[in-house]
Amino acid sequence: TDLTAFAHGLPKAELHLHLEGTLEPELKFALAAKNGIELDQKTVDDVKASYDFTDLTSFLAVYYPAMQVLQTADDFHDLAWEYLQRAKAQGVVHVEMFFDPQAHTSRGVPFAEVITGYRRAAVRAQDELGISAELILCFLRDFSAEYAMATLMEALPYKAWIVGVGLDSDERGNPPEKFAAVFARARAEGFFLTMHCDIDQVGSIDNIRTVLEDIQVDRIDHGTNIVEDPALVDAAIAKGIGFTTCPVSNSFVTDQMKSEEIVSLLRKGARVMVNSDDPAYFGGYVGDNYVALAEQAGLTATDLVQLAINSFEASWLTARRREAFV
Ligand code: ES4
Ligand code: ZN
Repeated sequence: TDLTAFAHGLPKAELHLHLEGTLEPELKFALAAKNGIELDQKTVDDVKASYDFTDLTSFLAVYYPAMQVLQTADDFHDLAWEYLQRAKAQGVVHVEMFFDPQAHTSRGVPFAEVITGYRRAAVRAQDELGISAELILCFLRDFSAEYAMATLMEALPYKAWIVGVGLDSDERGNPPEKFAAVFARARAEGFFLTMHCDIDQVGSIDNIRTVLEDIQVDRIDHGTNIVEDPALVDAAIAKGIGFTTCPVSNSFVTDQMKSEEIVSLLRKGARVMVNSDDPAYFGGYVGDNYVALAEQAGLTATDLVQLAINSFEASWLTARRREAFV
């Protein structure tokens, strides 16, 4: 339809994208063959058949084992480069990409392999696609705070290649305050801060309050449960907090897109925008997410433009550029 073409052509920033979540089955097989890794599944259809997620836990149980095919800097480069070309085709002109170094260092892959491969793709995206691409280091919240701090220390020599830090993986039993010291240190080092506050997790409104008031993040990933507390919404709007929502992902890990919550935030003037999260697993890149939300919620082209404007306003592009040029 016209709205689909409009959504895909609209220049936009993508702010919630896990690079490890862009591993398409075809690349998984190619890397497995190259690295001599035997996979359980034999065909692309076998792999897709295993994608029957009903919640975050069942998703993560598929997501982490798949990463074994990623071994060398070239592999990380190829993963990110394939994503960046797909993003370009859906109107992305700026992207801040999450990566999960501990999903690799915990299985013996050196941090340097991971970041040098991803960085090479980010630089190439600028040169060959005209996309500005930044990296956000995400800590896995189901590992210890000590391991997160050690990972932050390992990242410091690469500071110029990392715009911010985030927190992802399983929120149950791993509340934001577990990482308060890590995030305080990250802020002191000059990184922007964001944290996942996943949808409908136990205590999610308390976690949202903690990340806003105590951790003092710049953005919240997902975080749409904030609509339960209108005063907190007003406070977040006053601070200019970005909400990086992911409607297609929501429809897998909860049973709905949470379009009412997203549209409620949009109508109130919050810096909410739409992103793809783990597009290879949930079957939709960022333009597809704009279209899915628009169809579900009856959004107009004007609404999509506002989401795209919000994506730039919530990005860390302006502040970085300002620092670089003053
Ligand atoms: C994730 Cl959907 C989701 N939630 C939490 N952590 C994640 N890492 C990758 N995708
Ligand atoms: Zn996410």
